[in-house]
Amino acid sequence: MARTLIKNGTVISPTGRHDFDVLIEGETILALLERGKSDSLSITADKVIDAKGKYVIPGGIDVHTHMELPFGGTAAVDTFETGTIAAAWGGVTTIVDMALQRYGENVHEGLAEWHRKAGGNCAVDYAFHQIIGGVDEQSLKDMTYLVDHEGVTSFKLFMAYPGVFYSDDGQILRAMQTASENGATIMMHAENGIAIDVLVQQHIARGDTDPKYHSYSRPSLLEGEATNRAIVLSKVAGNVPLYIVHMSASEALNALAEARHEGLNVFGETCPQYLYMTLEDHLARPGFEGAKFVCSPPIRSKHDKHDHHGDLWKGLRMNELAIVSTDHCPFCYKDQKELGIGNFSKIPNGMGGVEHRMELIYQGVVQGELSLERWVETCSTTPARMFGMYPQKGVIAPGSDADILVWDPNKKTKIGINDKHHMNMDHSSWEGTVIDGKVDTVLSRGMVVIENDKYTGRKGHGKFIKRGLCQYLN
Ligand code: DUC
Ligand code: ZN
Ligand code: ZN
Repeated sequence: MARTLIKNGTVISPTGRHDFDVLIEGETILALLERGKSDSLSITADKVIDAKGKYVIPGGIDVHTHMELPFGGTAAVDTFETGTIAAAWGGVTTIVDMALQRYGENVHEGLAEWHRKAGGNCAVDYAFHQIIGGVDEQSLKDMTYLVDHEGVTSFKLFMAYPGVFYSDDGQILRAMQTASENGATIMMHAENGIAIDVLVQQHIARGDTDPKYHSYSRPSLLEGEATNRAIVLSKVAGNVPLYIVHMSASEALNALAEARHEGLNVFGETCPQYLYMTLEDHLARPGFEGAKFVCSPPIRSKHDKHDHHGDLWKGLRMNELAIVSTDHCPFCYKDQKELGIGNFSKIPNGMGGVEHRMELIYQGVVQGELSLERWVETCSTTPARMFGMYPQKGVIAPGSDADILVWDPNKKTKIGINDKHHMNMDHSSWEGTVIDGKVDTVLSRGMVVIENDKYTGRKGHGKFIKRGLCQYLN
């Protein structure tokens, strides 16, 4: 089996930094060797990667993506092929995408369709959560089958999007009760969709149709309320593991923190757009440009009574928030975002970001928001543990998959449609952003997929990862 040696780098894990060389054999990590030992032991390798002055970290894991999702009268534009190539460019070696079951559809067929879309097409490894858009007797049974036989152990429910993906409180409680029996994790899109729909209609009726009204019609209070309700329901169901996705608001974070202090099995993620973007600077851009930044929950105002950005960064530091994902759901501006000209509620909700999460959260390290260790923890190690992939993924240790990102802190990355951009959208949500660091080399199960600013991977190299239960319970 081919051997690769990553020499002279600093290995970063959630618990510290060490000058280790990493020896890889085939697809897995064989050994970590103290600096100098690979020479004194005369270790030979087919390929040597010099990581002097660079960080060597476990490949990024993005646990929230939507490749090819049919949504908002159109479909997300990244295929599993383009989306996982972009992931590789961003130092991400595993994605967990959301397979879809809608009301009236069969869960097994929804999952099979996702396998058809992804199978043989991915550049890096992939796994699935299952969206349950129609909770009923059959889908509840199917949830248990997926946990027991398919390696799909987490289910996303929606308190938003009535008539599309929405579940009412009774359905949510029943799904949580099922999860408390089969060990699954419930993932929640926590926004009060019924109240939001009223506000949306009122804005449109008043002629407030620009993209910024998307945010005004989805106030942070309604994210806080739904988060609290989801937590209460999970408690009623017997402290079932509950993971609140894409958190954007201080009110929601406060509810989560309180529940965590109580010892409940509730966890949260946020996404880079909620840490950096504002209603004023993005959604409210002149003309229709703000449509590029329409996602749900929405980008918040910098003039709110809460400092959402500051609170979310603090939440990440304090482990109130466990994970950063992207909610990668890319739409082109032309013909897709444009569906909402004259009516913001018709703008497909979503942004593309799978390529830039490692970069944007590293910038948080540069700005003093997080430690290097916490960068690795929130973007790789905890995602693996939260979703049952550890220690195969999320750690640089003997026996683990050789999914590795070599990061150069001395170079810069300019993000933009004509700079670094490999996603399928016709624009970049992060146009003009400059990062103080750069993806240098990326290995996916031992295969070098990014090197010397070139993609060297292969379609179909990425394998489906069957997941176990959450390994992160309190
Ligand atoms: N939010 C988005 O912005 N896009 C996809 C689905 C979601 O919940
Ligand atoms: Zn969502
Ligand atoms: Zn999502």
